Amino acid sequence: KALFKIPRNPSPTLRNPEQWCRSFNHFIGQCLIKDFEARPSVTHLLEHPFIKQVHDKDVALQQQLAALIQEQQEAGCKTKTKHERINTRKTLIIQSCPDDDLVNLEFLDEEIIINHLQKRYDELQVYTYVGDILIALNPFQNLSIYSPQFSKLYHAVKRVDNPPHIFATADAAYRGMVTFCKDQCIIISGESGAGKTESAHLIVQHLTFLGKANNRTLREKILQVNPLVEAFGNACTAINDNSSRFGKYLEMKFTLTGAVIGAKISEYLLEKSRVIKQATGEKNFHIFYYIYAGLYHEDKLKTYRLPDRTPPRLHRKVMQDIVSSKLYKEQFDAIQEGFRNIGFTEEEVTSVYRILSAILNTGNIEFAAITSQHQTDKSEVPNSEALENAASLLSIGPEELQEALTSQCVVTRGETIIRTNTVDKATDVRDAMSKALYGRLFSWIVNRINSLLHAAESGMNVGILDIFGFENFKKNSFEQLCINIANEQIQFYFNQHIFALEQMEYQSEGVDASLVEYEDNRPILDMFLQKPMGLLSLMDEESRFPQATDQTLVDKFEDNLRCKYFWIPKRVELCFGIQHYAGKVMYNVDGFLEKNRDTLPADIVVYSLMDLLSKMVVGQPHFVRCIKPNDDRQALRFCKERVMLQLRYTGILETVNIRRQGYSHRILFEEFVNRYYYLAFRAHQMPETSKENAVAILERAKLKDWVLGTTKVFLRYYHVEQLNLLLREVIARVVVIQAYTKGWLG
Ligand code: AD9
Ligand code: MG
Repeated sequence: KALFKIPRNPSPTLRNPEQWCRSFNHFIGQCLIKDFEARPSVTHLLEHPFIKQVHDKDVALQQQLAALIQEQQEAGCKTKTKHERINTRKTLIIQSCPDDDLVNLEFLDEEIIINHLQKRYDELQVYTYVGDILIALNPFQNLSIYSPQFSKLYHAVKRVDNPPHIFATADAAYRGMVTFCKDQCIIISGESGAGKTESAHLIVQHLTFLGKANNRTLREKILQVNPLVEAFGNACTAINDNSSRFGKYLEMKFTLTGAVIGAKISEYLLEKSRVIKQATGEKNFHIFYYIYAGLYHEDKLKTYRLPDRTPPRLHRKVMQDIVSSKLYKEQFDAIQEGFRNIGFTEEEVTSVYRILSAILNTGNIEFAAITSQHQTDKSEVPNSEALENAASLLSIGPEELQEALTSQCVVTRGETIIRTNTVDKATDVRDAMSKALYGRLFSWIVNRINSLLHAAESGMNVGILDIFGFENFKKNSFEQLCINIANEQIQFYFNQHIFALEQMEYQSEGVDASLVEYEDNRPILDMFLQKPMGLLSLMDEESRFPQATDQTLVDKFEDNLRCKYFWIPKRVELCFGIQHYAGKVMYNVDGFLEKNRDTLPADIVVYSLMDLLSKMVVGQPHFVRCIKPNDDRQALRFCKERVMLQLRYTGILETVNIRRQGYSHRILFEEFVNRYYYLAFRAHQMPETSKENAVAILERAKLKDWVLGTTKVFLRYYHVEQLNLLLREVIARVVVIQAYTKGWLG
């Protein structure tokens, strides 16, 4: 009740409607994120003439408040008590405890950390904090901790009130965005099969809950984006049945008050070669199996000119599975549903199926040599069925397609000459065409989703980065090299944020904090990326020589790369080894040049990833480090050595140290006073943004253990949460009082 008291003399700043509107927006933001019980009743608020005036003009606000009112009515303005917060799985403890955070452990070394994580894993506590970083151990079983009840639990509460959870990370990003009007990004890392993609799904699920999409359709659309894109970009590998074969950055768009209004995906480095060939025991992209099963069951194979014997792009052994397994058909139905819900037209979906079928048919095109007296390097398609099918699906003439595959135009000195292709060359062209078709189809789908989920108004966003994880197979090729370089970059980005920038800042601000040693992977990255002598530049250069072979490439590497992270093994041919941050990997250069010519130069691609990372730097980062407890994908099996290795190369022990000793938030005095002055000064006072006033605020908030630099306040990771909670309470109070102040608008 005290919240609604009307002061006698409204402050002068409140007479300024613009400022008031800003506060009001902020207040609505607070309403969205506050506990139900602490929220003022929105219906009550709307009785105020000015609020009503603003409300009547602003459609987005109307929708938002309508949703809030409904939610408040449904909830009866109540929150659950702790006792009600009981999980159905008895073994899970729902109360938080100090050892949820490794930073709180009294003694610290690798052994203690690993035993601690093992104990937690045995109790199905798969999440653990290291300060503000979340460690997620893959449970390899479905846990009942992702239900709507859990979403409610991880909704604007203090982090220490609940056990660690992926939802808490999503909530922290969301709150950071709403409170400070600043973009956020969540970076999920870990090796292949560690659980990045699952974590990304859970984050999107929780963000749509927090972002209260007003219309359910938008919420459903956003939730279907990931599964749809992954049907085209994921595949079964030796390590993971649903392995991401592309990098994905999903940005969820929100209004300034925190309502979700759209989404945008960026895709990186799709492994197109998978369309043509898969390693033993691996499969093609999921979509090929789904579509084949779906069209078979719908009796539409003929419509799409698909042969009812195995198309070669599909793994022969799984043919029977495809047809008999319900699973693929169900996935096909889900994909159709996804396309429809997101807003693709029937015509567009049909085109997608036609292109996929064309790719499958293209794989069946075979060539034979035509040998005549004059020409020996000519080829033709002896059996025209597949050719006709593919051409018809692509709406071109079969002769045109045949010509495109069996000959090429060369322009020399202004003259166009037609050269014929040998069988090998024609086969290469055929495969290149399939890859290009698939790559473009994938990009088209991503672009179409982006235009269908485009946010009409500008606002803020939370980005989620989920790339392919570090891979080390028995045989590693060009694709693994690209994937592992991308992972080196993510590790570098993590190091920069957690260690390097932090230490540089301590020094420049004259703050005395003991420095933590960490494994800097910059030299490895330099070895790959430096110009002109880095591995990628050397490979691009070699790709430009028509006479280059895999052997000349290896020789070039050997002659030019002199560093301890690179070596050529003695008794194995055409191989080189790299000491990555995550371990040693042997690469087989077979096909490197061809693949590098075929994709954009590796150099350009890996830089595009750098661009992405630099874009993310602008936002506030949140890190999730996924760990794979065993290589057999078994629930409840904690393999100490495997976990230890991952803890080591991700620098967890160092992270614990730096989080314990360090100050993860460093805020300029000016920004700090502007942000938090409500905590120590009256709303209308607008104090000077000085060091002294910053200290006054810190003391008033009763924080301990902070440090002052020359221009910045150095705070520990938990301080900001404490400050924000205090601020939310104070602002909600101030703005509601303002809103109820009659007559101050003149
Ligand atoms: V890769 O780099 O794309 O090859 P990810 O993305 O790290 O890899 P993914 O999320 O696909 O791994 O997880 C692998 C498998 O682990 C999933 O298919 C699930 O079977 C299992 N998994 C991961 N996280 C969870 C979880 N939170 N709950 C249950 C999980 N199962
Ligand atoms: Mg993945």
